[in-house]
Amino acid sequence: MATGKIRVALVGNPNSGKTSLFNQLTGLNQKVGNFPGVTVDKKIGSCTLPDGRQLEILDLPGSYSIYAKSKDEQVVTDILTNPEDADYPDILVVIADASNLKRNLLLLSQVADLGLPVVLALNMMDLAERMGKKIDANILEQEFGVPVVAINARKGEGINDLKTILAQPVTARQRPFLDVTELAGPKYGKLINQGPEPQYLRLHQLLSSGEISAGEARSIQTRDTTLRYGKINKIVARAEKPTQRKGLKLYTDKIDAILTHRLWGYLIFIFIMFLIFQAIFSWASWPM
Ligand SMILES: Nc1nc2c(ncn2[C@@H]2O[C@H](COP(=O)(O)OP(=O)(O)OP(=O)(O)O)[C@@H](O)[C@H]2O)c(=O)[nH]1
Ligand SMILES: [Mg+2]
Repeated sequence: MATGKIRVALVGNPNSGKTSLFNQLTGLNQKVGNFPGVTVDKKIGSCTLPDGRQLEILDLPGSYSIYAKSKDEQVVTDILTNPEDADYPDILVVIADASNLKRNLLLLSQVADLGLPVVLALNMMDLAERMGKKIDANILEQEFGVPVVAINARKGEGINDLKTILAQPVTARQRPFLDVTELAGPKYGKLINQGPEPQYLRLHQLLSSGEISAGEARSIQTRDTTLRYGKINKIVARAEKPTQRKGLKLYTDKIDAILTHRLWGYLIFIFIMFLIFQAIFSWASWPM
């Protein structure tokens, strides 16, 4: 914390609304887009809390898991698994797309186990509602042991509630979401328990330093992800309550309804095949 400001990093799956939230908090105008990978590097801005204190906000690329598979994800993993990193945050805000909760909660469970104080911002609640899903934030709060706030990062709703949470001390989870010794097995269990760091942070430091063999690393990753999803599925089954879909259908539903219609579906298919046939056998001869 070289600047003396509280450093808050925004993390979450690609396209979950991190940059939209960054723009709401900082008043800046970073590029947002309705496809993953819009942010490929970190961006920094600042935000003033109601009590006048300043937060430094770090917008990070999208990440599905702490086990990075792309360069963008590696940026996030490198920062979050290295407390010595200049960008290591004091608090993490995980932005989850509420319409696709399970996949988004995997990252939450992982970063919470790294020992960082975490706040969960449930974004895209409007979309979840339109899909007929109502989310019980209390269940998520209890199960993940983190404060949860519903926001709409596009419209700027819930931003003051988030600032209120950030103005209070946020503490890290005491007990990990997943027991890592169970994960690493007896061979690495001892190494993981060395030192004062949380076991999951230690595990990731051993993985990135190459002290765990590549084959063993793959099997740890598979077990980790499977066990976490097992727990997350049960939580989401309780937290996600089906409701009436709002009259408004998603545009993809509308397209599906036409393309799979008994009559129109076949006619559209035949028409497209006809166009392809024409393109190959008739129109292609014009430029020749
Ligand atoms: N319906 C709805 N759309 C939202 C909401 N928040 C953000 N969006 C839209 O979601 C899209 C993605 O938003 P971004 O802020 O670029 O998402 P990101 O997480 O920064 O994406 P990457 O940088 O690619 O990982 C944009 O089109 C936003 O306008 C919300 O609460 N509801
Ligand atoms: Mg972004």
